[in-house]
Amino acid sequence: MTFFSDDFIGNSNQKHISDAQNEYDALGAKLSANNIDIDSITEQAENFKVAVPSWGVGTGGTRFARFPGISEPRNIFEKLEDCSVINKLVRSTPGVSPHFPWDKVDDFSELSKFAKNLDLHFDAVNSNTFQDQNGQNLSYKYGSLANINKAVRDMAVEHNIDCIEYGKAINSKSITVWVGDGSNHPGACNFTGQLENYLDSTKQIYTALPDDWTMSIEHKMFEPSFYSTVIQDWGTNVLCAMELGEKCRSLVDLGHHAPNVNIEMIVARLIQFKKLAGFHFNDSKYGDDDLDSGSINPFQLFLIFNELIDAEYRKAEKFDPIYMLDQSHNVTDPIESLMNSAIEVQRAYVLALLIDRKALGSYQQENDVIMAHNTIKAAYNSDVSSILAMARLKSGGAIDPIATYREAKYKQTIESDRPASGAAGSGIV
Ligand SMILES: [Mn+2]
Repeated sequence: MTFFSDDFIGNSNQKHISDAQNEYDALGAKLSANNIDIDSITEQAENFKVAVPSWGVGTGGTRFARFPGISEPRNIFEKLEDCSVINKLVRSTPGVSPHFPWDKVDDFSELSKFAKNLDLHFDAVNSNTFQDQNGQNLSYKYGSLANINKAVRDMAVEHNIDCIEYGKAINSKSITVWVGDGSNHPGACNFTGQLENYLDSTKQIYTALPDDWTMSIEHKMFEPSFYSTVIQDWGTNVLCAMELGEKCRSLVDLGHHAPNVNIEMIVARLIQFKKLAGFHFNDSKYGDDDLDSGSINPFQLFLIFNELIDAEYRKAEKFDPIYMLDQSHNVTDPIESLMNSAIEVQRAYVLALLIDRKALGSYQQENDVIMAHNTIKAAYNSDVSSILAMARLKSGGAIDPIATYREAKYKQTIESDRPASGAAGSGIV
């Protein structure tokens, strides 16, 4: 791929470099007055990585409609090309999380090589038992891992074990399991029986995990089932993760909670009990909206990172969360949304690094409510854009990723190579 060479990015950066440096120097002086070394923060920002979901580079949709964009990737190889564009410009997204069977190929070593040539690697693999595939002889209509019918459960278990095999071939080290199982009508299922079936199935998947793998389970309050879901909240999630064993932890998808739930506190609890698997970052206003990370509630994202940095600093045990974006881009170019989102997650991380933790601890000790609160707000109210820009510049990325991306006219140029697939139907992903 000839797009976004170092020269192209370098030339594009020339337009922004002096402003970026001036802003960085001004912020550096300000932080230095508070005994914070800006360069060390920038270095930490450079080391921060968040994985991109393979399905995120395709245009999503709602259950009403899907409005395809131009030059949509039609297979995992083209998805990786788009992921590579994102990573070349932001430099914080070298990991790609594949979804099976959508991303299944005949030759996984070819796929691994293809990814490596683009300086990408594979992150957690995701299974899919929430929709029927062509030629499947049994249906997931009434559930998969928790289905009342053992033959359907067996099929779902087998698919997850297949995903682990695919993952081994592409050097992944974890599987994320989310199921759409639940019910739409009170009385339709026995809550206890359904969860027993789920546990019986997931125990079989757990048993198939290689020693150096982890399993992340994802809870979700509603959708596609609207009355109940089998793993409806973090409580059921962590109970199941505890039941399954050491290698299983709870994954927090930001959109999978009831409105106004204190997600940062859930994060703290999961860390405390050594059960935080990681995150699917996205944002929401009403439900599982899958909007761009940081677009609706950046303060919540910051408060989550406050807990994460706190855990990092006190060296919490078994604390090694995976970070991934999980969004649906319905009206934007997914590449632009994912770049913005990767930057917003990194921003929340950097802002949380700026919290004066010593002062915060003292204020908490003294029950000085206002000053404790103001301490975290002082960090949150900082503008660290220049740190993020400098982190990208130092690692070979773009100072202004969206501007550089638009200069190349990437999707317009490859349009004839990627004809529309005609998939205009609804496309919840
Ligand atoms: Mn998710």
